[in-house]
Amino acid sequence: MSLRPAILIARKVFPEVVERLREFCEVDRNETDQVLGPTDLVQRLQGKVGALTTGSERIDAALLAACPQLRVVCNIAVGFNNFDVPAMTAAGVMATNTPDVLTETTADFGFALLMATARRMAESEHFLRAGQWNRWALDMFAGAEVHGSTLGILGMGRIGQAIARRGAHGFGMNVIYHNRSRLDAATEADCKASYVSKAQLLAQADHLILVVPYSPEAHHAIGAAEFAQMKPTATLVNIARGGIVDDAALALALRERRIAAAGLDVFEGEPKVHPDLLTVPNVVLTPHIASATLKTRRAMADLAADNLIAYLTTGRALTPLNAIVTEA
Ligand code: 8YV
Repeated sequence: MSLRPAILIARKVFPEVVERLREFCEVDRNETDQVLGPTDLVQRLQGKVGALTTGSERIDAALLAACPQLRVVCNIAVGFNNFDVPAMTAAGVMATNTPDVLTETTADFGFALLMATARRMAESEHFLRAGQWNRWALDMFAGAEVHGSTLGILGMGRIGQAIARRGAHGFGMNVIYHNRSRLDAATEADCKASYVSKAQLLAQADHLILVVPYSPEAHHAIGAAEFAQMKPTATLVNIARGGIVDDAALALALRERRIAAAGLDVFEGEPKVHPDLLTVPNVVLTPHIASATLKTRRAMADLAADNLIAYLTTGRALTPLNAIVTEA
């Protein structure tokens, strides 16, 4: 019998990452890449001390109770709303995520989605593909200005700051933000960003981008009441998490042109998308790909694997979410 620790790779990852893990562990992997539901996940985790997960696998108290051998779960994501961290801490299970390695790539995508939304790129492309372009017109797909406009950022962590720098330094935007806590003066100066209340953010932003982590308090932080406070010319971009925006209310606000347009990379109940969002023209929809460059996805998988190996070999993780849990 092998003394090497047994682990589960819950989704398909790069072969090089699997090979690295095999140097240290007995690896079981979900080669189908189908998301394992709670029952299947518990079953596959039997006898495993570690797991590599993505945002699709939920690690909660019920699962932990059914998998008493589990010692460490490493998410291939910076967001960790699929983890019940207090329950993991109570069970003595180390939780890790992948901060930093995706910051700039995700900020690039946030900016791309903002531009595609403000400049109506998806809507105009669909028009062209449908063979509807038979003459040029002065006001054809006239969108909203990006450079020199006011960029509002809700959630000013690493990714929010990277977006602020792009807006302020690259596009001469007036950057305002709202966050649970205000940044220190040096970081505000670096980002050229001014702290405002949520009400001011909603009222003043020409483009509002959401980069706030999901928590029960953030559920539907942007809904009908917030759309009513925004400019009718405003665009909204969500690269944070589904559930922060009330998608049904957003579809209505877009249809009634209470705001001008939205760009969404994340959805309530994804991969399902609210059917009303599929029928409004002024929305750009992408399937949760903000961190999706090969280089960044590889870096995320590498960091998750490094966390797993470090914890199993030294009792300490590199980017722990509950450092209080340690075996060192
Ligand atoms: C992931 C993300 O690709 O890191 C995150 O929080 O949302 C994405 O970068 C996704 O969560 C898959 O795990």
